[in-house]
Amino acid sequence: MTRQWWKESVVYQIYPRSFNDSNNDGIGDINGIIQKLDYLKDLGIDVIWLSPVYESPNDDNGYDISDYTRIMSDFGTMEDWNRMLHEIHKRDMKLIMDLVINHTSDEHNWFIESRKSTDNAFRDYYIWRDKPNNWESAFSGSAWKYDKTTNQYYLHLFSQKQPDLNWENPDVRNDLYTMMQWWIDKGVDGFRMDVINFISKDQRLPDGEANNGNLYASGHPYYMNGPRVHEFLQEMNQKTLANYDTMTVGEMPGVTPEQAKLYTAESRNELDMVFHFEHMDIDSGLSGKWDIKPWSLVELKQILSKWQTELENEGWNSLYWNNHDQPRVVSRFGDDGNYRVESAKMLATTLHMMKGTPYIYQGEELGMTNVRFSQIASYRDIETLNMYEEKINEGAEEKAVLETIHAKSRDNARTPMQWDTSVNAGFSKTTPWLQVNPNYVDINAAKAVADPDSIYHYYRQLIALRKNYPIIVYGAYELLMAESEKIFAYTRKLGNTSLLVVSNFTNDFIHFEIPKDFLKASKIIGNYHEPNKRSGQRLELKPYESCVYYDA
Ligand code: TEU
Ligand code: CA
Repeated sequence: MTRQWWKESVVYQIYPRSFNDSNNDGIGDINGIIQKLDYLKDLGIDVIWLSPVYESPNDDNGYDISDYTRIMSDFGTMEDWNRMLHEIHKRDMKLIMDLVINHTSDEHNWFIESRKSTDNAFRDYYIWRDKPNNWESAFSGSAWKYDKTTNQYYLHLFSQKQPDLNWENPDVRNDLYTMMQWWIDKGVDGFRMDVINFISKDQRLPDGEANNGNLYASGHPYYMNGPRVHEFLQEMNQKTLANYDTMTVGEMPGVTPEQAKLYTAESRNELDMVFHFEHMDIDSGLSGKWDIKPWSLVELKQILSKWQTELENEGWNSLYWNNHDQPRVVSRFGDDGNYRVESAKMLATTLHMMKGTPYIYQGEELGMTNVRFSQIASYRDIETLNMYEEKINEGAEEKAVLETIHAKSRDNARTPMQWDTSVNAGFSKTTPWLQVNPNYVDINAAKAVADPDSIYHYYRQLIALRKNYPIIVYGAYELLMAESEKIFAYTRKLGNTSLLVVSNFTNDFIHFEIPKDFLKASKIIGNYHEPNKRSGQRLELKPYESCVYYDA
């Protein structure tokens, strides 16, 4: 397998609205990011993925772009952005930008033109039809919106203010490639591509299969990994990325390992890696993310292990527990009460010792938790607000709806970064756009940096290990004890070196049988100071304990 810088990197995702507010207007901004670059460098980060900072009316916090070549005034100016890139590169880090090109904002010039008349030069930049099909939008309701000017409907898989671009039109593709080239010329090091496996729609646009009397149905089979998606990505690569040593990661709901190999095999020249969602779906029932069900460790292991082995020789994995759309991992798969610190470190170990490029979402390195606002008025996320309205209109009880929001709302990830114990967690001197989590008094960066035992310093060590042990980057993965409902254990092998990773996912003391070939291995990291009680092969694990053994 070829060595690549992006395989050996650790990425940190910044959600700019919630990161650091430098001018005290309640909104994080680019100058705020610059102020914290040393913090990221100290953590050991190689690459920053910046969620959208382009001009946008903010219907979906910047994922609705009205101008790809301007910076949203909330965030600053292009001069600020230039300076940020310079400061990132000066510290020997890289920057990847969020590329949202499945759709634009309805306030983008292309759409303003497109909706004017059926013979407008930009009409075919979007997807217009006389009659809607039954597809449901990801943010509730129909995926089609009627536009009275021309008496037709346009497709929006996300909000009404996010019309889908028509990738069948070569002018659309060329304009997007020109825009990408513009950012490459400015010196960006790559892109995270938003729902990039949605860009090719089955041109028949068939109805989805409606279940039990629902008005709308999922259109997934007709646009996830659609008919021309590989062709489009190969074209994009050839027109833009091919001549540069960039890094690309495609966000791909519904992607399978088989598809991922096609997207990321080096010989195919499409993308470097993808984000899959299989492990993010294990606590969702058949009706989607708000239909919450208990998750099982056996299933979590099965999914992550399948991806590890399927992409072993072809393609490359991205490793993540968190992003701006997901609940906080310590609240979701760990224990955000008594064992917050232990379980956050355990989860970090389990993920960071796998094969792939690890992503850390802002605040994850502090063990930030979900938030529980008692009123819907405190929430800002369009997906959450639309779902709430829909459910209440259907007669659901508010308390029950709020419960699902506490577990799954995207705002769990979006509360401001907790920097210190000062007002608003040091994020801003003004009331922030989304309230801070009240636990900032206990959970904050200043405290974590000062405490050598903190989650933050543990992440630092994990990142440093990855730089010193090639086996962590390139070693082959094998799952142990697939059926255990308590232990996540696996090995890595590279040449004559081997690694054993053992994590206790329970709050009990339990035992683990060390495999014979690891009896002489030495522990290189763990989340408890006290040495493990051990007799022969029998190792005692404390609540949420995680240990890594290395043998050469
Ligand atoms: O998310 C894609 C996506 O599929 C989301 O619907 C995701 O599954 C959902 O947020 C989970 O609750 C991307 C972005 O990451 C997200 O922030 C945007 O809202 C969305 O695309 C539209 O651009
Ligand atoms: Ca600001």
